[in-house]
Amino acid sequence: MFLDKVKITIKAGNGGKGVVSFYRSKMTMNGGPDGGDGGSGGNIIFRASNNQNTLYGFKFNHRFVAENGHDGSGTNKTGANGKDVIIDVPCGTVISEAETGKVIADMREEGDMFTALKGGLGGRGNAFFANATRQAPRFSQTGEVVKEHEVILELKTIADVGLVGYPNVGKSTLLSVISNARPKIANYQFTTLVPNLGVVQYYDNSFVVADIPGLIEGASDGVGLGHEFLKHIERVRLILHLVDIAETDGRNAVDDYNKINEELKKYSEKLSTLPQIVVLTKTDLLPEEDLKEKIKVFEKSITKNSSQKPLILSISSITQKGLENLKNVVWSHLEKIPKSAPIEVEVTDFDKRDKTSINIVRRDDASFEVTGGYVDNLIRGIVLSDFNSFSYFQMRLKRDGVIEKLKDMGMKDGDLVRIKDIEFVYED
Ligand SMILES: Nc1nc2c(ncn2[C@@H]2O[C@H](COP(=O)(O)OP(=O)(O)OP(=O)(O)O)[C@@H](O)[C@H]2O)c(=O)[nH]1
Ligand SMILES: [Mg+2]
Repeated sequence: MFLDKVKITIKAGNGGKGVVSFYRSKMTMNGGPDGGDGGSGGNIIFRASNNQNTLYGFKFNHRFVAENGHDGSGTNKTGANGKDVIIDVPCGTVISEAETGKVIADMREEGDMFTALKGGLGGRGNAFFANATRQAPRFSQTGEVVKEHEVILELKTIADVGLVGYPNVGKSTLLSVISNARPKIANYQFTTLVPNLGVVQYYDNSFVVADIPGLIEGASDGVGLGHEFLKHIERVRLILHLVDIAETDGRNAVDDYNKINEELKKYSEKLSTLPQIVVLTKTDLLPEEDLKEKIKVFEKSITKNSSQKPLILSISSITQKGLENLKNVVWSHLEKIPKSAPIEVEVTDFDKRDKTSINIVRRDDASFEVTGGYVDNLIRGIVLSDFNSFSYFQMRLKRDGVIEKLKDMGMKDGDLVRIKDIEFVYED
């Protein structure tokens, strides 16, 4: 089964908890603090792989959650880091942010790795909070909690050459005789329902050819299989435009040629300006003289209204006539055309963590509420019942300018302040 667009949910692991612990032995009844830090959460990593050419595997498996970091323990032991989750996607998969549609990464080449989400940081154990005046802290930090995200995976195949043309003109047959691919071939329209890729060996080199379902007039409006699969040739360097010169389906070869070009143009300007070679197929079905005449008429008609003369080759996949020449010409073109540039990444800070925002609002009951990334982060370390912990919290609010901001907003002695689950009355 083939699937080329899916939405998945990803979440890195949360950080593990730091712990409160004190060194104890037979000799020392009351040793110093030795609570270790929590481990980091696992990352979410994408990896491009040639082992698959569809996103079908994600149809029933669309939630990926990396392991949380383990909690720290006594004797200053740091918790183990959570295991990463590696998500294999076919080469050519473009990852974008579901909310905005903006591109985060383009997974082009086999083995490309992209860390989309980093695991949450582990919390500090109480050993970390010990200092000269606070020798026995009874508090530690919880791990950083990270958010889940939705991303869209879209497969935009990367091939060197794309085969386009009406259904039944012999695209799959050509692919089958020049490459290692064994696509389905039959004498009816729309045999090919999803793209096929094949590797063509050319002496010591090779190139990849993509065969897509046939196009028909009106494909841009969804007629036939529509334009849906053209995205799989958006990134080719060269288009082979196949036209059945024997006109086996009763259409006119020149009309076919013009209509397909119109459809390409309707899909995107870029597709219509890609280098194109016209390949006349099924030449074995016409007597030599008829063939010559038909090719002449075809050439004349298609160059009549255009200044550019497209290159026209003729082949028969059945008798193999013209195939060597086709490969030579394709290769000499490919050598001159640079590889397509990667899709531009639009979101570079996808996993940005907000640790600084401070928002203060005045509530109806005249209390002040502080929210934002700064407090979310600070709160991780606070144990209200612990005097030390609470004074640390107050010290940070003062040091980091939160108290100042509250005063600017009119906070006075005796006013109530809410920060997440913590409520306190401000005293000057
Ligand atoms: N005589 C002859 N028949 C051919 C040649 N190439 C393809 N055919 C026949 O044409 C029919 C269609 O071939 P396909 O390769 O399936 O055509 P396609 O363009 O992939 O068609 P869709 O997948 O439907 O778009 C089959 O019956 C092939 O055997 C050729 O060079 N000579
Ligand atoms: Mg086909």
